[in-house]
Amino acid sequence: MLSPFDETSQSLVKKYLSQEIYQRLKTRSTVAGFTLEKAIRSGVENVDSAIGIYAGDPQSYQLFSEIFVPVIRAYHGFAQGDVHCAGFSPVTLSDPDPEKKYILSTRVRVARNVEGFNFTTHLSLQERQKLEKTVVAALALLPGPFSGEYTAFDGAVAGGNIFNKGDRFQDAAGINSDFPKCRGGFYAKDKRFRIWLNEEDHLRIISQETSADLAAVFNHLYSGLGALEKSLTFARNKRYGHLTTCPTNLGTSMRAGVHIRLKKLNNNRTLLHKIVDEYQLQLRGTGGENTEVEAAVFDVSNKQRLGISEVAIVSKLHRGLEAIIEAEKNCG
Ligand code: CIR
Repeated sequence: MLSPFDETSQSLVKKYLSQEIYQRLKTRSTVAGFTLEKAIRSGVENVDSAIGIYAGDPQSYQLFSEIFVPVIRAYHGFAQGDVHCAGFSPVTLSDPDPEKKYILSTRVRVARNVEGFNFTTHLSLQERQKLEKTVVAALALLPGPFSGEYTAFDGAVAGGNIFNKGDRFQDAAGINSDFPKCRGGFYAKDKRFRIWLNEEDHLRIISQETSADLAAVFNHLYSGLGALEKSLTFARNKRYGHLTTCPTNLGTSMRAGVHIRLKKLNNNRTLLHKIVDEYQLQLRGTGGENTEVEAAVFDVSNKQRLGISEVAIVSKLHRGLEAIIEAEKNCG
């Protein structure tokens, strides 16, 4: 029988959910009806989960704090009692790749959940419809460079949907329920700004350019978010910053990164990993998580999200990219 105590599980939930905590939490339910059983279902069904838990609403983080706190501490290196430090404002940064030889594109994304709605793990079709309507009305108010078009997935989408149904971890968590209903993508006219609706979080807000101009991409996201916040209020609290479905995204919920071609460091992965670790960055394959590196193109992005400000994330990434490019140039 599937159990959160399966001996083969390596998840953080398996590590920190004692029988005692389990007994205490298993009868609790948030006001919106989210339970521990639902929160850990993904990890129970997928014994290869690294984390093994999702939240169903903002209250989950308090009601089930006895399991969320140790998991969040372990994943984010966040000390008990620590409070997230937000700091999102425009930045000025030099071009990390002035010769335009290495960085192919730059992308910064954040996750947001609309206050007053359950998270995507715990949404009925009716609630999802209401959420979609609320967000689409807000998108229609976006000004100038951010104005664009929303396309629902269950309508005909030329060229395919901009995101796929979630993986088996998300599926077991309930994130895929009623897919593709009430899912969709919004593209600003210039395509530099886009939003995914009802993927893992209510909104994934993305700024992207085929350039190395990290500051421009970051600042564009900052402005777009500011415009969106005129009509939407997002779930957050003082301790964890922005509240997200998966605890790995808490805090800034920000992933800032580049696609970078590193022909020499591709053959000196030890050195590349050393620099990446020094700047607390994450190295992924060309297509993102769990993909291969193709034609020496790596995805390099920040690892830290909680307990660090947005400005600090982008500045550290910038310094890390300069160090990586310097090493690539000097690599024998
Ligand atoms: C796990 O526990 O391994 C999965 N639920 C994925 C955790 C990483 N989170 C994410 O990609 N948002």
